[in-house]
Amino acid sequence: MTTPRQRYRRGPLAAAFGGLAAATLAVTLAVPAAAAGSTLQAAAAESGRYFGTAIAASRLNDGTYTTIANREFNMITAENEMKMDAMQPSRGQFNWSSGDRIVNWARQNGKQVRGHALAWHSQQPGWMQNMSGSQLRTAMLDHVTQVASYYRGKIYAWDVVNEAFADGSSGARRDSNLQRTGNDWIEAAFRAARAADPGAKLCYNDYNTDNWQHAKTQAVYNMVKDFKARGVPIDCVGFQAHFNSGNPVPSNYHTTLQNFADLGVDVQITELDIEGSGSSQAQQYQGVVQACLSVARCTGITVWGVRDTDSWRASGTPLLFDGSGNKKAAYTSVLNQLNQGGTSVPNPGNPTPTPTQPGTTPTPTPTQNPGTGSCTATYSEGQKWNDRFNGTVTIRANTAISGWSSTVTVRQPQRIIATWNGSPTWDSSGNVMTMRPSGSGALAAGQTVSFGFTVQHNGDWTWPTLTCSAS
Ligand code: 9MR
Repeated sequence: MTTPRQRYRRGPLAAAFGGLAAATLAVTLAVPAAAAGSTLQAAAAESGRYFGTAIAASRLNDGTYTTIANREFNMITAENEMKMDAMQPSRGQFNWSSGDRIVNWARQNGKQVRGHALAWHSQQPGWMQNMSGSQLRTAMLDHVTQVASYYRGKIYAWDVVNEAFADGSSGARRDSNLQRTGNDWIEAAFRAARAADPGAKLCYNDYNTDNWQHAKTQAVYNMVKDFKARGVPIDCVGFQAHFNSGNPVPSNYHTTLQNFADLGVDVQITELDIEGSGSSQAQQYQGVVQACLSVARCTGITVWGVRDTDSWRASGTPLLFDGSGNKKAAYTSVLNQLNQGGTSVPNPGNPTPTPTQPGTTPTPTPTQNPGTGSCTATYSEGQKWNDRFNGTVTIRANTAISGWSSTVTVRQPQRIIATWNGSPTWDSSGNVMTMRPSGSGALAAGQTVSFGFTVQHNGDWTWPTLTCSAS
């Protein structure tokens, strides 16, 4: 295992060629490549991005499922459990249990959560479906406030409003009971969400908005532009990215993502799946990843499920793992493309002001910690962003050892949000991560291995403290 190094970033190459077309180009890096990430989350973290999946609470006791989900992904979306009907089945009576199962599983495993979704025309509880006018508007805003408040501080980004525009060439809003409460229902929902959880990024999320030429894409773009101009609190736009042969990955995907980002919002691929198989599916996945990597404010990618058999459209085999949990060609192409690197995510506009900035870093804790037993753990700093930093721990065997484990303790309010080159477990506080080797931990005397992680610092730049113990 080699030490992950600071990756040299490839410029916005795809900008010159456009989305999918660029996916087929052979890219030669003029600089040494860093150690390749061996999981999707590790490879994405090298450029400051996350890689996520939708999780169904009902599958959390399936060991194959949770093993893959835990290993590969560091951003979790509840596939159905945080929708309006699940959260508030009867008016004023909230049921947090399945949402909590997913949020707790994610946090216990050091992962972040995308909240999905606060306000949507679909999957409304029966009582809400029958409402209209100001009564419905009040009920919707109350729902947004209650749910966002309950999960306050635990959500990376909320899909505040989902799928509010019509398909086809009209460029109009979708007709729905919510739309009929008045055209300002979307901005009202965003304002309520901001008030309830000021630390979460607030996203508008939709499908069929990938092709820059489509009327729906233009309509959403114009809404976001208007929101930014008028100070409506919006931080991000989610592109669901459900593709199939009738709706393939557009060649102008990069243009779409870049144009939205240029409005001053983050963009995220939020529900990616692509029906198909083999190299054609793999190539389309590669195109999506490359489009995101070429846009600095494309902060992460979420696929809509783990294995093909977990998918809402399982017959289309649209995901990265087959029904047995094997990696598909699409998985390999995504991993390889992530490892090609891309624009580094800059300061992704965390809506919470960052109290301290790099440069005013407090005195670091010691760089070296005497190993208990016969190994030593040494910390070295990696890349820094406004809201997070990367670190590397190098394990050195002082004598020949057959295995090791290393604890990394961060201080509240810091959180470790991504790891690579090891198998982490967490204590109940979430502050102490114990990293063990993914494979054999045997090391000869003097030999070293490294693992890495990303800390969301929430204003505290203190270095983590380390221990190492050998067996
Ligand atoms: O994957 C979800 C599926 O299990 C549900 O039955 C369905 C109900 O509407 O919702 C699916 O997820 C949708 C997501 O919430 C919003 N974008 C489209 C997704 C696929 O339909």
